Amino acid sequence: MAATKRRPAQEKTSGAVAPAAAGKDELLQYYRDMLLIRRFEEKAGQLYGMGLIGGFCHLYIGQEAVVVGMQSAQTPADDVITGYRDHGHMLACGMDPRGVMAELTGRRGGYSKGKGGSMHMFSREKKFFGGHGIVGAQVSLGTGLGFAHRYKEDGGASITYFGDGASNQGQVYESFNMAALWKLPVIYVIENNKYGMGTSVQRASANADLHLRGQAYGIPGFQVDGMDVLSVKAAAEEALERARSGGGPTILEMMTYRYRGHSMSDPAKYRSKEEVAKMRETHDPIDLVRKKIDAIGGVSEDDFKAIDKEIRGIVNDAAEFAQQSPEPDPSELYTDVLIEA
Ligand SMILES: Cc1ncc(C[n+]2csc(CCOP(=O)(O)OP(=O)(O)O)c2C)c(N)n1
Ligand SMILES: [Mg+2]
Repeated sequence: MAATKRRPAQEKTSGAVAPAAAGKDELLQYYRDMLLIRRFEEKAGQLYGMGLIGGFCHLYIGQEAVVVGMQSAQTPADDVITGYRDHGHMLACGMDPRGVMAELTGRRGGYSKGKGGSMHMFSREKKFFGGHGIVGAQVSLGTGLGFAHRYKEDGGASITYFGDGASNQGQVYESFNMAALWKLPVIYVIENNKYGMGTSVQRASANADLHLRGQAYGIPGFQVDGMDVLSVKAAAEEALERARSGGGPTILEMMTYRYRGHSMSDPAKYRSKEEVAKMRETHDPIDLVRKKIDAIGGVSEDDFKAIDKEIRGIVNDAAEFAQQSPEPDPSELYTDVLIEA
């Protein structure tokens, strides 16, 4: 019997991507963009507590640097698709905070006329393709978006976000195979916030090095500090360059953390308060950018207060609009059920 050859230890395809340097104005833009998401989500949490938002509501607080960093490297030709923790992605895509908040409160002024809620908003104009409640479903859809770009040769790419929990779903690997085989311009962004509902990534994953999940298909993978917007941006630029030049897909495992529960109804008994507090104190993505701005200098405490006021104004306006907008007419139950392609 022929001796079986021992395989060499698998080489890691991952490597650290050095964060890009950024000037004051660029950092201030990221600060604003992340603060908008944070304050918007805080307001959504408040409205939920007041009974103005019903159903499921998954907040993105803590993960803001991922979507803002990715978006900073994209062009308007690129598509975004994600799961149900999606309000931050919508805002980063440039969708109107009023329309998003009004959808959350189930009002006519919402992106789906108040008929969809948190997980059912889309904007073809801003190239945001949802918002998907079935864990992992967006990965095959996002791969299809990549295929469309390849087919049309329009230079766009698909930014397909999913969670650490979703990374164990079967359709993810069917998608990886097709994307690698056809060299599709897809960036698979795994937002590893360490938990899938109440289960830690170590308890759920045989191998928790999620950036290596594409090795069998030859897809390069990188682990990225997802709390540092500049590291995210640097990784995104490299992956987008690969996608646009015909190099195919890339996996970016963003190491991040969600401060709130899985959804608004999560008692969060699976982790300690100290763990959350430590992340907030030492890794907060907004504090991190503020420190970088402070190190450059030239932005006063009053300047930061003015930005805070401006962002609160946008969010309060959205919340006001979301409460003033009327509920959909019952006849709307029969519209948009099927639409022309
Ligand atoms: C196919 C499917 N299985 C199970 C669920 C229930 N479910 C909703 S969210 C979730 C956890 C997913 O965690 P992760 O992918 O890490 O995303 P995160 O919530 O951390 O952003 C589960 C199991 C679902 N919605 N769809
Ligand atoms: Mg998760």
